[in-house]
Amino acid sequence: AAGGHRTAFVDNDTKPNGHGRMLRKEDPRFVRGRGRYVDDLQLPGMLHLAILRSPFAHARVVSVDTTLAEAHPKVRLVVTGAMLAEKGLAWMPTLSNDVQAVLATDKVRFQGQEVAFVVAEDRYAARDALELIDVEYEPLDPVIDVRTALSPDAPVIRDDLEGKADNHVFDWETGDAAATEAVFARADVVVSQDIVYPRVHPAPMETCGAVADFDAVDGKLTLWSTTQAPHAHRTLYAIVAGLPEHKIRVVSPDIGGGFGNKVPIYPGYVCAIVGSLLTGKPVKWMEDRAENLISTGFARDYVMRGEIAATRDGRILAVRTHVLADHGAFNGVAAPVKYPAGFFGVFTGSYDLEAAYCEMTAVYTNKAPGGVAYACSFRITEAVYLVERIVDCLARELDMDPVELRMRNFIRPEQFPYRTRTGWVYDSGNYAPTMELAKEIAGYDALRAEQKERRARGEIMGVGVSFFTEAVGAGPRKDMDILGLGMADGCELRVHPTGKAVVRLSVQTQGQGHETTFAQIVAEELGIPPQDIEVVHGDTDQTPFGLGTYGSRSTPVSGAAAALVARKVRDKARLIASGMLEVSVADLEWEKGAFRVAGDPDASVTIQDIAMKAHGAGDLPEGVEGGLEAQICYNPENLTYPHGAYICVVDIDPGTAKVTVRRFVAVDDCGTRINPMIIEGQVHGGLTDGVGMALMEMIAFDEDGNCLSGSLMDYLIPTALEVPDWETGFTVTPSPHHPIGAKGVGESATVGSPPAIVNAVVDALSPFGIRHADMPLTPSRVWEAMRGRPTPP
Ligand code: PCD
Repeated sequence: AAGGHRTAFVDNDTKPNGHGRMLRKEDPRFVRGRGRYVDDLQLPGMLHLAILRSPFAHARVVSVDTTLAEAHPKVRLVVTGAMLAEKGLAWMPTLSNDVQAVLATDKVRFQGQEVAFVVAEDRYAARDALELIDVEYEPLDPVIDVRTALSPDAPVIRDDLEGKADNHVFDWETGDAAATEAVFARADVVVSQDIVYPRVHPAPMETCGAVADFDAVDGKLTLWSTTQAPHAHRTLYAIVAGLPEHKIRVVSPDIGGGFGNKVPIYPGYVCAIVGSLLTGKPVKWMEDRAENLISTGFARDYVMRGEIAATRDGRILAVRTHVLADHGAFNGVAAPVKYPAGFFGVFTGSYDLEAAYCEMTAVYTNKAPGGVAYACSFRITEAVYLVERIVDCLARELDMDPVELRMRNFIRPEQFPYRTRTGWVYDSGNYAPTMELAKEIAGYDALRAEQKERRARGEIMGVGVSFFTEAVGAGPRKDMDILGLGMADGCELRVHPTGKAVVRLSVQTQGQGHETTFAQIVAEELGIPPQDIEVVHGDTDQTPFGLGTYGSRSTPVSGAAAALVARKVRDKARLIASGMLEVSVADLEWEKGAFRVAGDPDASVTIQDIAMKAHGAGDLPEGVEGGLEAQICYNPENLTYPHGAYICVVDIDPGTAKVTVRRFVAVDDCGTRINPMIIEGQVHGGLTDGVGMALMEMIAFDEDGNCLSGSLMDYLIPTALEVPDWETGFTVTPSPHHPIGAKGVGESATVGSPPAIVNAVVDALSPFGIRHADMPLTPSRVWEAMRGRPTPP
């Protein structure tokens, strides 16, 4: 507005009454340090819990002596696996129908595994007392390499499972092996490449923790915990611990980042509950950084072979892959139960193929359990990386431009909804304009010319491209459930007499800005300003049931629920308006925020007038109950399929082999955009994750199974110094089945960026004859790849 005050931070376009750029409602709290995280909680009489962890990757537990720890003056309780076993609580189910030890009884199976816990008067005493516990271990040979986990002489890790004689977890396949073989047999060109997606960790800023408070008088357990899925956790605690579900309240307060790390139920949460049950006091457990990195859900760890078949002129015919999946010591994968390999089935990418096949074997190793969807919808990151790397290998083989090759093979707009060769139905997409826009922003042709010049000068510059399609919004309850819980989401909306509203969600933000965007969704439908809409989430006592936030499902599932519940309220408001204006509902026209009588511009009532009427004096139309509220449980018809085109420019220092990401262009299509500012933030964050995975991050082990990445000195995560100024753009292809056409976006950039970066590095190194190098492309790895190779002319 004219004369309005503008600074870099205050953008006057930020007060839309609905979708649009709007500053985040939650930020005044966060920037003032007024966020309320689990560790901020201080309850009267609260005790502190610390966990003793195994120093060995694989060892028999011979004995655990807690006498000295119990004698510590500030210690209230020491619990061992044997004690839990007496209560039937030593083991708990994982999200993928395996079991995991809460505290080890027979053996420890990974370094960092929970062995015992101490509850003491303060955090320091609890930690000190851990050192007074004497555990006698008998070390066993560990299984570390996924490639040898199934060899006949490999020690059996899971001898707790009856009849288990090897380290096999599951075999899985998708697609058509014979049809794919036939296509490969007649193809002009076949390229095959071994590709590793290393084990990485979500490493959220806030580690995992909980405060458990059991009230013995009313029998109610309140658990504040760092969970991305409060309702699902509550139901599972009820089932496992045999506590009545209505006597459990799970609260997920402000969360300092989730990224998939806070989806599983960890032993620490269960320990905190047991600690409170046994002491009758509130008990706090909060991990430190090393515990988080060593023992909580890792991601990826796929050893893949990718094969691609094509014609000489660049028509891609088929993709085939074989995967060895390292699941760690307990199968803790978080994915809908029918999908043991998550949504890896989308490895056919954005291309119209004749055939595809994947064969996968998952094994146990002596490493922490996990397989969490770290910023990806259940293994889509691995799938996209595989196909985008192998398409680049093909481009090289055909001596074709990688953008050109992709453009030739895209699923065409008229083919949507498109059923892939592995059975996924992509709801919508229009790929070429997205790729074209990325090319344009990047100045692609000029970049290639620049690269030529620089090469002539002996500089090492690369340009990498990736194109991805994601499948987010799990999921239709006919296909998807987690441990028997269907993946539909509840949502509830109440409009108060004065026209202010409260919307209650089953999903829970970890920083994505739901307090803003869900208010905007309702505002768009009802015309109530977003500032007047309070978003309540993260508390099972205050919100309807739903499966939580991960796999970028909040917008596709709960976002749809929020729009539909608002429309339900609007339908009721229409009935009330017809009474107020004394016309039939058919004569009413909705104009955001008000009903008008058609043809009579002066006769109208606002949503706020209607709210007052709904609660106020006087009659309502026949059959209309008072109040203005509604509730819904939304079962998505399909997933939503966002897509994007990324172009990355890197420079490599010929002296040190250090890779610098000089430019990165990301064009994302997430359908209808609710808050473009938040979307840009989501994309920036995901791209930064991508730089981390492509260039820096890896959870590594030595041959004894010691985790070598237990601190942020060893596990390098990117900062503002490692990333360029992101260049973003967007196209809009609405989802046809989502009520507002929105698709998820939270994980897109993490999925799409690693292949673009690696493709750029490999492109830079191509004059050295290098076709592939595995992540993370640290200076030492790049140096290793270049070493001994003739310097290009
Ligand atoms: N949006 C908009 N529009 C559209 C879409 C979206 O606006 N179209 C926005 C919304 O609203 C939000 C966001 O954006 O706010 C996001 O969304 P989505 O996509 O739906 O998602 P969600 O669900 O919400 O979320 C989740 C994600 C994930 S999954 C992850 S990993 C990550 C992401 O999110 N994480 C995180 N991002 C983030 N951010 C932050 N800050 N933090 C965190 O933690 Mo997983 O599975 O869990 O792994």
